[in-house]
Amino acid sequence: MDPKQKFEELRNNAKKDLENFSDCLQELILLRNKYLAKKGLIPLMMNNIKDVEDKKAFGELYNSCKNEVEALFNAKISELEAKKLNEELKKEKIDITLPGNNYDRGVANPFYKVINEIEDIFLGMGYSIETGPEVDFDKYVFELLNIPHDHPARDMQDTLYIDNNLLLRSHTSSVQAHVMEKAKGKPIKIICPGKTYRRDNDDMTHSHQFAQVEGLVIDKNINLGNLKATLELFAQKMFSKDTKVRFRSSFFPFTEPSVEVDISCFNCKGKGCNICKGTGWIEILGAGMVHPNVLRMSGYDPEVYSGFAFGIGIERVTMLKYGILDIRKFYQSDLKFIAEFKKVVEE
Ligand code: FA5
Repeated sequence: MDPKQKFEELRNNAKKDLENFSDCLQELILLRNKYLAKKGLIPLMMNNIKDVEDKKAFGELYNSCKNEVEALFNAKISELEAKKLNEELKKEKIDITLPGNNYDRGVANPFYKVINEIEDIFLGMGYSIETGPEVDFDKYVFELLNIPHDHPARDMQDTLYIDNNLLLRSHTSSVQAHVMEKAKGKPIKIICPGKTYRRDNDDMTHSHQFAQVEGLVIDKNINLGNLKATLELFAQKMFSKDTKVRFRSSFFPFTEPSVEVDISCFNCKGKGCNICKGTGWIEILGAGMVHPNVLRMSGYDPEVYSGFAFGIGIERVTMLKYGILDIRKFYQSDLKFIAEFKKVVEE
């Protein structure tokens, strides 16, 4: 057959096949291979070139047929692919009117929120943050704090003993002795938040495990006025700007003078309410000037150096700040309790 005719026939057959073709992409590819694959009907035509006289004309016919059939198949394949994509997009259309899944966001425990706030306030005043061991030697918890073995103050801070010499610390004041030991006579300005343990009966305001933040400043010319100004600023930042601070004399073996520190009631502003039990004042911490014996035992000359220290009960401050009536709520892992503070804690 005349090559021209043969190519014309191939071209027409391909067109007809494509017209009758269903919309299956895989079948279309098979059909394309029938005409255009290496051993497809069109490439096989090249086997005849050796018998043809006008090879150039044959080559031109071959190329134009191949290109035309290729373009037809490519157009059809693109059309089918676009159709398939459209169908998929239609199927995957998102109904934005459907309600979404509600995932509950966690919320910080108000106790940790208060620790962070306390740290921020004191960092802002140039303090650094220390840590100390919860299981500690008698020496650091009592002896170096001017509480010898037979001192009656030990009765108020009875705790769990691992052996005669090792115990769960009953206050963070133990960190004072560690920090002074490390500082080797140099000035100190630290706070230390951490857990403490006591053989106390659990009730609404007492727990056998609770947390304190210890503060210790040692330098030349530190006085009680510095302590008062520091605690006043702390109370105003923690509670409100108009909070007043009151010192009542007290006793701690490791401070002299020693004070209990009250703040004016943030609820009734001093008039008397059930939070302050009608007194207008709320006790939040113990403090005092570092006792000369404590300074001396840790290598500081009390004639040269003086200092102040304080110990804040973190749960108590959190209870006051958020109106929590029972300290035991902090340890019950009750998500409902924490969720109650979602709004205030995130503010
Ligand atoms: C002390 O623990 C002293 N170390 C504080 C101190 C430090 C005084 C530095 C001077 C210089 P006190 O026992 O008062 O003091 O405890 C301090 C605070 O810890 C209390 O005001 C209270 O807020 C908290 N606290 C004491 N016992 C308990 C308890 N069982 N449960 C919860 N909080 C407690």
